[in-house]
Amino acid sequence: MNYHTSKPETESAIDRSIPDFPGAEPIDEKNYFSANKPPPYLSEIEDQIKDFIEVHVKSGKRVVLVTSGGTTVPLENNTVRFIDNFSAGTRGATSAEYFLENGYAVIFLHREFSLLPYSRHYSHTTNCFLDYMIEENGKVEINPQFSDKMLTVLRKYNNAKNSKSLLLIPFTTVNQYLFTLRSCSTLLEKLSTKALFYLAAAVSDFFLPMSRLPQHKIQSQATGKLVVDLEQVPKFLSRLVDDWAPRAMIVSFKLETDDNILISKAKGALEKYQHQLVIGNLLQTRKREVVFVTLDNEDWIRLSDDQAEKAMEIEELIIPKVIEQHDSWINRN
Ligand code: PAZ
Repeated sequence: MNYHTSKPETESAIDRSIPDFPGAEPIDEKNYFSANKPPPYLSEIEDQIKDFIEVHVKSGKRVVLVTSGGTTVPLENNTVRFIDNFSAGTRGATSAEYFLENGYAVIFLHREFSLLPYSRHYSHTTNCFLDYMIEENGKVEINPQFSDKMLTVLRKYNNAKNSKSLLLIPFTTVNQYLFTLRSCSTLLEKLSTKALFYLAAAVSDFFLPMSRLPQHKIQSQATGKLVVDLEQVPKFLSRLVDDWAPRAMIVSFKLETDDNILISKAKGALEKYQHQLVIGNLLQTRKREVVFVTLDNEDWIRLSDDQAEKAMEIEELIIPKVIEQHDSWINRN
């Protein structure tokens, strides 16, 4: 198959040159979290996170919160329709593996059913696990052609599991994501500078508040049109940096489709939120190149042709550089 149904048509991309929405103030936080209901399972997740943090306070490992995948915006309470985005969670799941290999414990806050660390090698529709198997004398076996690589992945997976270094926390909607992010962040503050946030999820900028969410499936309209009036999701990165986990190092991602605005948008985010690092990427080239942006520097990381041909993953280059910066964050603070 040499076509890709998810390939973007950039000529028709929206114009995002309008000024950015300001960071959320404490009052915006109060309003959002009182007007929208927490997911019913939140306290169970908080208990899991507390236990995980306790384990790693003892193990002495640093803990990274990796966010991954897209968010949905339900248009109905009994949700038939929702707004979504493209993210499959490749960046997050791949990065989580390299963090684990580099000695970090990972809380993987991911969109349910998006890619997961380790199983991603065999789970996706373009990488179906059945293609790795053969039938031998009426039994299923791993195709010997793939077994060496599979053994390596299996060992890493078991290692993460046995050392209790990977905690999988799911979300689906943007509301679930925001409540869970706030809980994770305030709990991670206990680890002070040893906590790292690596915010790779593609979180919706717009949502429909619970107060205006229809209970049942929206019916056909007499006007022949459906007009959806969405509100801006508050920019909670400001709350994370200022209040939820002020001693942690925070890395956010910035995705654009227009290379002319990527750097200015990344710098704008740094100025606005005052966090440590923005990793910029373009939708079209995100698997081959990213840019590390700080207020006084831009550092492009690119796979060489040779590396790309050997199917090297760019996260193998990204993670050691993030860790270098986390080292100096810990030393400086
Ligand atoms: O999930 P994926 O690997 O397909 O895409 C990763 C990504 C482009 C969503 C991520 O690298 C990113 O830029 N996240 C932040 C998006 C944003 O809010 O700007």
